[in-house]
Amino acid sequence: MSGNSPDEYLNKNRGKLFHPPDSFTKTTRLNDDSLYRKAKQDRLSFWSEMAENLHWVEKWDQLLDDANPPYYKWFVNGKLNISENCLDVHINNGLGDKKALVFEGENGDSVSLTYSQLLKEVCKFSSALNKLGVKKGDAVTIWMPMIPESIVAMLACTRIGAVHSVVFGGFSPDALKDRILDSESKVVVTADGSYRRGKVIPLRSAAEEALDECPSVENVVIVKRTGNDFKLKEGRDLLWSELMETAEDPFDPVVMDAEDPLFILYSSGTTGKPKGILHTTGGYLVGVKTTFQYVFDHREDDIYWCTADIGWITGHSYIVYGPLSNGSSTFIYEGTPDYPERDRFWELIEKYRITVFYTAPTAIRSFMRWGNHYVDKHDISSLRLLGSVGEPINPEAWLWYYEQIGKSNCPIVDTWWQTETGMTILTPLPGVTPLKPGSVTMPFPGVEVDVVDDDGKSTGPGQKGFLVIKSPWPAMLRNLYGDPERFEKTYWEQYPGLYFTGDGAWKDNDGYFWIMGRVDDVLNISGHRIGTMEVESALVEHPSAAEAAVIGKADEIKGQSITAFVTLKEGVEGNDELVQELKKHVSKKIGAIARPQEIFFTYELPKTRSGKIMRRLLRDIAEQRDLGDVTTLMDPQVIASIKEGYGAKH
Ligand code: 7RM
Repeated sequence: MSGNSPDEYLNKNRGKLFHPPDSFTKTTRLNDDSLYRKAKQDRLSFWSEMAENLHWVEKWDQLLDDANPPYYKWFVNGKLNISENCLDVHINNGLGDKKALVFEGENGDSVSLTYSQLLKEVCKFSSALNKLGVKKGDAVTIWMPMIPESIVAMLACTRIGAVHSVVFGGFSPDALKDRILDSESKVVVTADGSYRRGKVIPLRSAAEEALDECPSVENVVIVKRTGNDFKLKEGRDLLWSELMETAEDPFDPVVMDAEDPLFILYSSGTTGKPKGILHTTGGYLVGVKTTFQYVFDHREDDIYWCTADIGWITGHSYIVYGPLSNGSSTFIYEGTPDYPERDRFWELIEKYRITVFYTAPTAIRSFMRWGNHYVDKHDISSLRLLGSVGEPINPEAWLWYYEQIGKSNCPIVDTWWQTETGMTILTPLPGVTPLKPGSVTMPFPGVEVDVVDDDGKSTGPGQKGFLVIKSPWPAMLRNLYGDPERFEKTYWEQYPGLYFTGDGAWKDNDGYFWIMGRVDDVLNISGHRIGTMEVESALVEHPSAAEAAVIGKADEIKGQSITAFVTLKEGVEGNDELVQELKKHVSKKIGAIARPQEIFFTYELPKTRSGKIMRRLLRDIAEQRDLGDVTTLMDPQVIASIKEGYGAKH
């Protein structure tokens, strides 16, 4: 575990409170504890009141059905459509000409779509999908760059009731294939390629074989973004532009039940196979609309920028559904922060007068290292609120962000949540909650969270334990797609009646929560979740590898980096060439984010007598710590030899 531990906290004495700056409280919507009080008084009527802010075709007749845990239902028999709540509703309220989506490409091209224009595009693509035979409940996979069409495709799915599965554009075609096969998608929406640091990354042409191996796929729709060449497969592949030419508008939203599936998003767990996290319609939208409104202090004139990719939950909830259901203007950027120069983000904030900026600690630590002069070149005084998500933020990075980016005028909302939770769970309310650098502060109103020990008992202040959620919340995952057993086992069996998050945490004397990181075999590389087992299975698929153990090694910028220990098959020689080949192999199987930073060959892996790999020991070796208890080890010699081999390289 990394993160902000009690000892570090006490050592550094970072107890200082940061109250909402005056400039912020002057305009904020909420600067008292009324929301906390209301929710505390009656949690369920709080959520019921929040749900009234959506447009329901038919109101629910039961707020929460908890008769059959962990299969909770929210807003039972309520009917609504998500795209209608994100688009039509605002247009009917006179916001048709307001910017819904503002886009800048890596090469500087810029497009913005008003709510009316976005609705038109969404209707057209809904009609196109409809003509392709996509019906309510069918799955559609979206494998795209960060361009407006990606969001149009997501919203069109929700308009016709199709279940989208967005696969991060940086995942490899092999990973794409696994996810298409698992979701049995009928249609795949992709692009010819994407721009990244001045280069074209091919998408459609790279996925030639992968797509051919997916029998469920009837059509592939391709957006031309880069002009990169690909072979159009007759009868299956269609161009986005051609489909849109003949598509019809308007297209009526399909009425959905509150518990109808909305999307599947694959996320890493503790086995080699990613979990298809399933979210449904009503509860998810109530959760993300409410949290967006209060956590990001939604104001009509905001230009809001969340730097995540739509391939992650943060993109789903806080680029698309949260901002649009509130009628905000959401900005998206196609490229990376360091191209063409390391001031790209500050340039964009200046150009678009961004007011709310939400990014990840790994990015903040990079900005910090690159130096203040990149920031100082630009007028970023439009900013009024900052956010952080994805991993624990160290107090140093927090303070830098606060002072250098926020100029000590912007609260920072450090939001803890997961793909599974759908919405922010632990977070400050920016006009209300005093901040402590490194702490995610408190549960969002209407959410109940605790830290417990091995026996599920609440821990005292300063005591490390496991983070759990004590009662159901609207945007919670409903299941793992096609695998209810794993759903029950992963989240609900550890502690009866409590949702197990997989994170370690502690509370301080003021009841503030401090996150320490994952306690399971899930890595957090630059805020992205990668399972150790996923990387291990990719490695052992290589013909030279016999066995592999993967660990996360503390990394100053990325939080963690991947180190792999590999044993080779008889007669195979472990040399630098093979290291490179194995790294490439993992990139191919999963994607560049899972590529190990270092690979070591060893004759054996350290295992317990029952044959479990002791990753803890490997972590200690990699981080050059004293090894703790090794008495359960099957063959203590192994450690000496790994240490020797590892030491020789460092
Ligand atoms: C939103 C997202 C979830 C895991 C989670 C934590 C870690 C996320 C924070 C954080 C400390 C934070 N979803 N995490 N946010 N740790 N402080 N503010 O990242 O499903 O991809 O990852 O990320 O370990 O369990 S995720």
